[in-house]
Amino acid sequence: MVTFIGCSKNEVKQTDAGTNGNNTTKSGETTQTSKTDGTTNTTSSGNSNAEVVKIDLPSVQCSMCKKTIETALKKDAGVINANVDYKNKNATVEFDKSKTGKETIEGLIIAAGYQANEKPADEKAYNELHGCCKLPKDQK
Ligand SMILES: [Cu+2]
Repeated sequence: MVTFIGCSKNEVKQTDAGTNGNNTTKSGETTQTSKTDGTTNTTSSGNSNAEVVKIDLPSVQCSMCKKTIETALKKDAGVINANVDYKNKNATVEFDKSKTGKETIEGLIIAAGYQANEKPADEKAYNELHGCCKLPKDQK
């Protein structure tokens, strides 16, 4: 489930202040590739099934959206790496094409309440998003 810690103010401070590097997650999410089987495709190299897809996220607003989407994507065992760039409003997702696909990845984003490429967000999930994660027209 999605955890709403707070609005963009705190979040932005956490990720934007300080270093300009991408220290994506602070809270122990570093073990992203503890996959079920013994195969260690931790890095992109060496996995012949690895493929990278870029997905437009026109409705993304802030760093909280980034976390929400990245968390949703990493639930898919086929996703090797997911990075959401909320400033440029897109996601770069590296996945194992023998395990998942672009359609599935888009589906996860939609289910999280966000638009994926030209596909509209799941309305229910969108309505449950934090206020600051909604489109400006829906923010109060
Ligand atoms: Cu947001």
